[in-house]
Amino acid sequence: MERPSFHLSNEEIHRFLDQGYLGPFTLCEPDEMAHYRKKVEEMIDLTVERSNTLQNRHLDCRPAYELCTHPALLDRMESILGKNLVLWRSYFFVKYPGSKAVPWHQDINYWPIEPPLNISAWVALDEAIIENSCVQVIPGSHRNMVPHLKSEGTVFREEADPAFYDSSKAIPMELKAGQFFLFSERILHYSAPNSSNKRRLGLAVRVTAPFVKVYQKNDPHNNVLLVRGEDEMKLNTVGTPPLG
Ligand SMILES: O=C(O)CCC(=O)C(=O)O
Repeated sequence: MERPSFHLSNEEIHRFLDQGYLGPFTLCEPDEMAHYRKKVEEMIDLTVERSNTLQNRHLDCRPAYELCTHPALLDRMESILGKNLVLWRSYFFVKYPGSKAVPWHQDINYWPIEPPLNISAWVALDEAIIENSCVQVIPGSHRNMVPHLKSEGTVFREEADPAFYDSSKAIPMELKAGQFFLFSERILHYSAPNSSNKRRLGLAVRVTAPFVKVYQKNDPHNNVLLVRGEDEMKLNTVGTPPLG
């Protein structure tokens, strides 16, 4: 039986290009996500909020790989980036009660990719709502690059210069467990300190095209994965998925 297609309509593609984000969409229902969450909790230490051990676990944790390569994500990314897709990074963003803000920022400010092209999916493993600090975005903010300054009191070292954005235009991306949204490498986004008593766990999935060079930091295990189509460019070291 043919699997369902999740490709975007022309209207959705234009909305993504115009607004810099799109969604929410459903990857799976909350009860199926509860299974993924349990497996991820068994395999990954989520007690530390910022750690290399939360990065690129799609390379050695099969449930993380399955989430990162789910057709609900990749079909939609393919509609925008074309048929050849490279998964070059992922990160588990966990926020416990009392955790600090992720400051307003544009991801491309920090990233070692050239040319600067990426679509991220932020996948909710826990429900992510305003109360437990869901991600917020400023629609259309991907159209300008914003300088970044040193950040104090947040979980990042740098943040977007507040003179260059209006946070009153922010939209909270509230997601049920199993939902996700897509966003550009340049959209301004943020999450507030978590003042609720609920954890918020999400997986950020970073996908680009094979003509983008990823400048990895001398890490032989930090390979990219070709997750759709062909890689005629061979700019990056391509790894293999974890066994199921
Ligand atoms: O999960 C968060 O709070 C921030 C996510 C983020 O900055 C990202 O996915 O690029």
